[in-house]
Amino acid sequence: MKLVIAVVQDKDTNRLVDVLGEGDFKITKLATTGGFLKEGNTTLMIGCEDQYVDNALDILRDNCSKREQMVAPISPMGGNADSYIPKPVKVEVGGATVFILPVEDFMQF
Ligand code: 2BA
Repeated sequence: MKLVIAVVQDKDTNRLVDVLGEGDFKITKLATTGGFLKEGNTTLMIGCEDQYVDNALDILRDNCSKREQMVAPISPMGGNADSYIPKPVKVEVGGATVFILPVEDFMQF
């Protein structure tokens, strides 16, 4: 068994959860925050048998979009904040950041 942990954008979550549910995947949805943008995102925990991992990855791939986002950088340390004009930079966020972990035991009581 594997635990697939996927960090996805909030905008993709509803569709993703629906499609995973249609595929009989069991999911736990966590409200999380990205360390860089400090904005909300969603982390899905999907526990499944090894032979279904590729199917879960296909669903993630097909339902998570890449989006560009502008970020205002923080003023440089020690610099003159008065003359500093923050220039927003573009970052590409998503589709999904996925971790696949082996599950040693799975129990439900
Ligand atoms: P955030 O940490 O808010 O990052 C959002 C996007 O900002 C990232 O998109 C990446 O394009 C950019 N970014 C992140 N750190 C950066 C840095 N130090 N310098 C420049 N740009 C940076 P994604 O890579 O698609 O990541 C989306 C979200 O997935 C992340 O949100 C974070 O919540 C999670 N994530 C990504 N990599 C991770 C990792 N290695 N471990 C844990 N969570 C991760």
